[in-house]
Amino acid sequence: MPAPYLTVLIPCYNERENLLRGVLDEVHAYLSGQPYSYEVLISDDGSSDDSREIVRQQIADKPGFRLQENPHGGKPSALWLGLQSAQGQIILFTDMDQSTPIREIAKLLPYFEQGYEVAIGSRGLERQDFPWYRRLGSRVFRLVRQALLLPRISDTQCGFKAMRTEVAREVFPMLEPIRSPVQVKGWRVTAFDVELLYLLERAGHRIAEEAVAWANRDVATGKGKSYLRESQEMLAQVLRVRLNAWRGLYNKL
Ligand SMILES: Nc1nc2c(ncn2[C@@H]2O[C@H](COP(=O)(O)OP(=O)(O)O)[C@@H](O)[C@H]2O)c(=O)[nH]1
Ligand SMILES: [Mg+2]
Repeated sequence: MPAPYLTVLIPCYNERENLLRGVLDEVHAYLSGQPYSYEVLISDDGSSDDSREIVRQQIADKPGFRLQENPHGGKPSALWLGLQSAQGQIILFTDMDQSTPIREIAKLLPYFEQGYEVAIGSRGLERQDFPWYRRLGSRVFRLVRQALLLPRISDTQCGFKAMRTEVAREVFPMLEPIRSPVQVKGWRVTAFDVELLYLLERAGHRIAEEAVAWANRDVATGKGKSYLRESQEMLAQVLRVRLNAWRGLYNKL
């Protein structure tokens, strides 16, 4: 089999509810109607629910879909392990909740023809589904982050990001959670996007940002999310990356 054009890489940690809602059918229905070749790689992050079992059943009749089973290590770890076995020229990272639906890839792919190495989704400033304090929180985060890093990027945190696979393979090993992995128990706060984009930009890759549809469609209950913890980790990450950069740590990598 020749290598596919696109790899859709979906990390999966305790996603039973989203899976039962039929997200993989949506992904399959869209991709099977496209003119390009693709694979869908579900990178299980050591789910403690029956996600793996459900995925196996649901992909049995979907050509090009495969499941990779990994030990639990958090989202960056699941992406990195999947990335290493990805076959596509272009890789799309997308979340299982499909808050940005798969069809939005059509807005990112044209950038690769124009010579961009990276094309990321942007959720726009008004996230209707969020309560006021979360909207305020994300504005403050953006202001602080833009003052310190990646001033030209408006949304670093959207889970919908595409890039040339070789470029992703080149920068992932430099990410802090990959360089110095910590023991992860249960749900892990996942703030690695800022560091990823910073490394991509630093390596001289052109990054396009395009508005994509986004609506919170996450119905999973097994993740144990905390908005406060997540915000703290996001801010801490921006500061860590800024400090690492000032100290010249990335020059040595
Ligand atoms: N949050 C989190 N997500 C993980 C982890 N491991 C894998 N994932 C997957 O990474 C994606 C994160 O998306 P989601 O939970 O919707 O994050 P959010 O919408 O950015 O808060 C999902 O597909 C998860 O199943 C983990 O340890 N924590
Ligand atoms: Mg989500």
